[in-house]
Amino acid sequence: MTQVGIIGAGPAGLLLSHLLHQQGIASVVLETRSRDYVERRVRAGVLEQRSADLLTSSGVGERMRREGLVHDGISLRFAGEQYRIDFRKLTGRGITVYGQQEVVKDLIKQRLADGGEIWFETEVTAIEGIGGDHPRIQYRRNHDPASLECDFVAGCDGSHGVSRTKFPSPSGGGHGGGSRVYERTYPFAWLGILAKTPPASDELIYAYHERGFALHSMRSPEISRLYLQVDADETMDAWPEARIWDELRVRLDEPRLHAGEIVEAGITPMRSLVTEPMQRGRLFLAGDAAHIVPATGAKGMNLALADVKALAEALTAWYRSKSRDLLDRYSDSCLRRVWRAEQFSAWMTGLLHRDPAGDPFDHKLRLSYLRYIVTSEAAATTLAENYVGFEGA
Ligand code: FAS
Ligand code: PHB
Repeated sequence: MTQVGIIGAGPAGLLLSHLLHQQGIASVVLETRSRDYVERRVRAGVLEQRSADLLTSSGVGERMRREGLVHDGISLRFAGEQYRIDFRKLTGRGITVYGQQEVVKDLIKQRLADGGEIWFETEVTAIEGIGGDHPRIQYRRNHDPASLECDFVAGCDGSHGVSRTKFPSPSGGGHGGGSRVYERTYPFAWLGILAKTPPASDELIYAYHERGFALHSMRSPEISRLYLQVDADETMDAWPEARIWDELRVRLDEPRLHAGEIVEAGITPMRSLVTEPMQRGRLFLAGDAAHIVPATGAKGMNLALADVKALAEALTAWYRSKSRDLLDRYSDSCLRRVWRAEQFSAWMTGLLHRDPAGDPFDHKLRLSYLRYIVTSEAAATTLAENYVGFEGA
């Protein structure tokens, strides 16, 4: 028996466990993968200011402050031109480039140092009794079935987890059992590499090119993180290393980009998805279990951290005074922020990716809007305030 059963040891589940611990609330994190696997999984790279501030204020930001790269802007490249969007000047805020796997490592280290329970290699198979006061998590550990009774369940098990199955919704976004799923898929994906080569630029470069989108990011002065738009059904077999580097050079138009040892490579599909509401009875969804964004706007991890900040506050209020008010408002309080990030991510994805149909009219519209962004402070501010994290949502 525990107070809060948390499914998933990604950024959402781990930060929730940490924030609850700081309020004296016990939790158990059940994670299907090994510790080594979750700490090696290469994913997001950009923290909004409020995410970095949250990690710092909750006492797990020390290494991020030491090793993270604080950036005040990004560059846009298109039609042979490059322009910098100055976030600091336009919004007073910046971003911190710090790999998701580093956030996960910091949180696991802190939880274990605090005596936290993280059950690795423990697969959750079902969640029962969410309509009652003591839901049960069914799980398998060393192939032995068992169950964990708790007061609340936090579904932080990502886009392929078991929590989402408790929110039935007929395909096509209809209503089912009171929940509704809104979804969009894209006719392209991202091929991402992590390479041992110094970044070719001090900041991120987003490139719109007739051959497709490319992104130059990084993890440290020695490690670059780079992405290419590829077809949705593409596989890595079609992308030998030489072709990856050649394509990056063409699309980024960056002579300072030098090939290096590729230490990780993978293709990530592009999806937009929101499950409404994000709660049913005593089950609360957070992070990718509730919503998915295309990575173009660098929102995925930031949304996950913001969800669990709200959920930790709501659970704390319940344990302090048995008030359900914040719990009942959890979903609504998250969804305005989620939809703002969904709209921005979908818009930035549409602006920077060529559509495989290659519609010349759309191509000209994209170029015109990109030129508008780099010549109008109002247009640049719209991009900047959403990228660093819109505070008004
Ligand atoms: P996570 O998916 O991180 O964590 C869920 C955890 O639950 C996982 O560890 C999983 O093993 C576990 N789990 C699942 N089912 C379980 C079960 N039945 N029992 C127990 N445990 C279970 N975002 C960006 O901003 N930029 C990027 O570049 C970017 N790249 C990405 C690349 C890939 C391949 C993927 C899949 C996502 C990427 N994202 C990116 C989005 C990503 O960063 C997510 O937003 C972020 O991981 C969300 O964190 P969580 O909600 O904690 O979910
Ligand atoms: C990353 O560094 O992994 C990254 C940066 C910006 C994005 C997506 C990914 O939009």
